[in-house]
Amino acid sequence: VIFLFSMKIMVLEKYFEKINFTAFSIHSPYNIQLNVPLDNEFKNERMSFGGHNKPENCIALQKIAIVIPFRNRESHLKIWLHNMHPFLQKQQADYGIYVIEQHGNLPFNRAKLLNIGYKEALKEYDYNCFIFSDVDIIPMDQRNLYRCSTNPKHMAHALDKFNFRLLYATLFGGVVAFTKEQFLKVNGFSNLFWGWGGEDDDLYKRVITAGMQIERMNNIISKTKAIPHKRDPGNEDNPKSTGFQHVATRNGEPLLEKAARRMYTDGLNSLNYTFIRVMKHRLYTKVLVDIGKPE
Ligand code: UDH
Repeated sequence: VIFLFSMKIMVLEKYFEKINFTAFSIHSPYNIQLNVPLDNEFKNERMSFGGHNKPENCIALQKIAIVIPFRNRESHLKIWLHNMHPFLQKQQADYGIYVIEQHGNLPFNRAKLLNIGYKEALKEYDYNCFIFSDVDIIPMDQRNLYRCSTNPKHMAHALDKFNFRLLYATLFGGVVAFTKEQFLKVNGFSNLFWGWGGEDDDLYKRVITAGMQIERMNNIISKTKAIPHKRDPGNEDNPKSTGFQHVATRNGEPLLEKAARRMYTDGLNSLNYTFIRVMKHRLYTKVLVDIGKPE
């Protein structure tokens, strides 16, 4: 009996040796590198140009577009890419990175860029999950699965700069994940928030109005690094900010108050922009766009 038992174990060991354990070797905390030397950019020969990668030994259930709003943040982008490619590949993700760059110096519109990223990414691949991420936010725990869920997911609620605490219950900024269906259901982001703040609170209201809830994973798994920086020129506060709740206005009307009523006419279905060009880099796809100016 002992002989047969040990034979069985040997056979099992041989079998398991053949399995690729990449997905199971996930560990915490994730070792974020903030100093990325010029000649030490992340490399993976299997990756396609434009920053798209799929797992080698399985077919992933979700096809994930990671969309980043962008202007003049090259140093953050470099750090983000260097850390996030290995992170996503360990999680066996089928993903592509889309950096949506706002052309010119007019006020920044984060939400509009993210809507554009959704549309532009779908022109390239059949994505069914969209993760909208700031360029300066990096997860600190490899167990923080960059995947969509049954409800829209808030993934940047435990930021180091806020002592890993949720600042307020309806916070929905930094990194959020939507399936294609969920994003269509809320008609995407509002296009009307120019400058810093408010667009994420508006998105929260859309989610609730559409009958969904926000999901958040526990605070330990969700620990996240926000790279410190100063406020960018062209991204000044929306008018009349009150602490962290922003009261952006348009023609004197507070936008947030009317979020629920506006959501079906302001968003993906009213999005207009001028496509300038797409640039395929080794680690990402950059789409340069002219998004106009505040009305
Ligand atoms: N961004 C640029 N260039 C700019 C401005 C913004 O690339 O000139 C992008 C970038 O991806 C950045 C994101 O927009 O990460 C958000 O802008 P931010 O970094 O200035 O925002 P902040 O770090 O966000 O202040 C913190 C969110 C928590 C508070 C949310 C309250 N509603």
